[in-house]
Amino acid sequence: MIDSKGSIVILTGAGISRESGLETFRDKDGIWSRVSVDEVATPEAFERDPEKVHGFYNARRRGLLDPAVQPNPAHLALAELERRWPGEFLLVTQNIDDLHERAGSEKLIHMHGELLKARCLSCGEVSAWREDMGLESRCPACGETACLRVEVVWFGEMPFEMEAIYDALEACDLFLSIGTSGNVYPAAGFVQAAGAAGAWTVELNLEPSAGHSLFDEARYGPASEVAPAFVKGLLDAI
Ligand code: BJW
Repeated sequence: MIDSKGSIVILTGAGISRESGLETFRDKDGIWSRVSVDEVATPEAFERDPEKVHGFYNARRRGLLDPAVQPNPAHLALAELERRWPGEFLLVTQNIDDLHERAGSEKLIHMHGELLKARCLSCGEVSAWREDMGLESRCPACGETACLRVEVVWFGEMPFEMEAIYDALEACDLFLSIGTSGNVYPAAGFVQAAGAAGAWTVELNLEPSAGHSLFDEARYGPASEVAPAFVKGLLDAI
């Protein structure tokens, strides 16, 4: 499937963090079953009602910082793969949690941003942020208030580091998609970009995603089981 000099790109979504205790979006008990996208995940929602949007992300930040939320065997397996794989490696996550970093991943792009960062709309500085955020919050760089937003990518905004991601996709030999429903672009189109470049494409998910027929291979089950098993197969073949 891939030799050990090959280049690997992995895309992860909310499903990989489900067994760590974080919610997915589009499962029947997911975040979008309780909250409307239009009220919390667009720039217009933030302009209209910043306190509501801050409240939504404050609750999720507190959830992420709960000591019970820890990387699971899928996060750990990807960090081990990065450490031991002799070829090129890039992990692209749609997740705004920091569980990949906590597991030890370093070659990592957060294409939809990071929950534990704030961006100042006044001076542009991006700062680490672990507290609740509100209109009274002060930018650590310029000292202004009512100017901070969470550093995440809302609908209609450009995801981060797209050039680096497409460069890696166009050069990859194996593309692995883990725990994503394949509903949100541009991430949902990565399988086609990788496939067009000649990569072997594999989906690991609880169930077939929206784009399942685009993949060469699929393994279905909880990420904490299927991801470590797939990684073991790659590492055993080195
Ligand atoms: C398990 C499991 C377990 C459960 N083990 N698996 C029409 C066509 C094409 C595009 C568009 C269009 N109309 C509008 C657009 C663009 C729009 C878009 O895609 N809309 C669609 C809804 C149609 N996209 C955008 O606006 C993006 N920007 C953009 O396109 O800019 C222009 C551009 C053009 C060209 C190139 C580049 C750019 C921005 C998207 C921003 C997404 N933001 C969010 C919220 C912010 C972050 C946050 O609050 O967390 O990001 S939405 C939400 O969805 C979040 C996620 O990262 C994202 C993806 O969700 P994910 O990870 O797939 O989660 P789920 O819940 O959907 O799926 C979980 C899966 O796991 C399921 O399949 C489960 O079965 C599985 N699972 N437990 C394994 N234990």
